[in-house]
Amino acid sequence: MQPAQQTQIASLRRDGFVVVPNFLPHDALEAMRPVALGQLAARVPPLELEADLKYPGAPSSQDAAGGQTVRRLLDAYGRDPLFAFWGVAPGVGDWMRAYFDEDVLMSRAHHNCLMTKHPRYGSMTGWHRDIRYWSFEREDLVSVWMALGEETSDNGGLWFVPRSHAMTFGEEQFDAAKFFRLDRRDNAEIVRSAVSLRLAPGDAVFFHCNTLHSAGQNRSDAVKLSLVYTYHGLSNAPKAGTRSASKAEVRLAVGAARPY
Ligand SMILES: O=C(O)CCC(=O)C(=O)O
Repeated sequence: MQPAQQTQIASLRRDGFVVVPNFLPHDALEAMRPVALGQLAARVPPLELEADLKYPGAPSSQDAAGGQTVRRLLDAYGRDPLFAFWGVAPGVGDWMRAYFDEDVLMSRAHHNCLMTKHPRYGSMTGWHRDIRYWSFEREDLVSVWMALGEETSDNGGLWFVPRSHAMTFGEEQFDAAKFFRLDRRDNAEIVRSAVSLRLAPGDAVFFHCNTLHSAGQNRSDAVKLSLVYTYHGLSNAPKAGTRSASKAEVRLAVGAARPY
């Protein structure tokens, strides 16, 4: 394992997330951004709309103003060979194998998307742990969020609560949709230690499925785009009959070639 990876993995184990600067090379960004923007403009399915998610700030229905605003361009892996490549790139595979200490699978059942955040109609995402999306034998998954443009608190960038992946919470601390309840004084105190990330184009953040995070609305005038995938070790199987087990997964090979 490279020393840089070792340090990053130690940071993730300690804090629940780690920023990896310049994760995507410039040519990858140059190649991926126009593809993402073109697919967004052409509304290439499968899509998830803000109006369907109904997070705070989202249009109230598909017929309301902004009701056709896209939230996620789903199945990034199947959309374009470039997005597929970065889901299983050697830099991801080596990192994940070192973290999980075994062979690694990428899920296609959730995340696996180009996450967008539009000005005006893009919604905010309340505090949550991504484990709300997953049903696995062990709560040990890691997501990689690759910024295709700049991300700050001004355009809806991510906030994280350091070390929250290792905190124990009761079910009553979450609402029915598994968002962390801010009407509770204990939760509000925990969220006070949150940090806002500043990501430059090409930076990535790796984070654990139990790390509390949130994101605000986009107050800039440009759509924000991020490529997001989630990984787990081979011995940590999705539970049969759940959404997590609903799609064939992708096993990360050692040392794939660059596709461009
Ligand atoms: O971009 C955002 O609003 C955060 C997205 C997020 O954390 C999620 O979809 O789980």
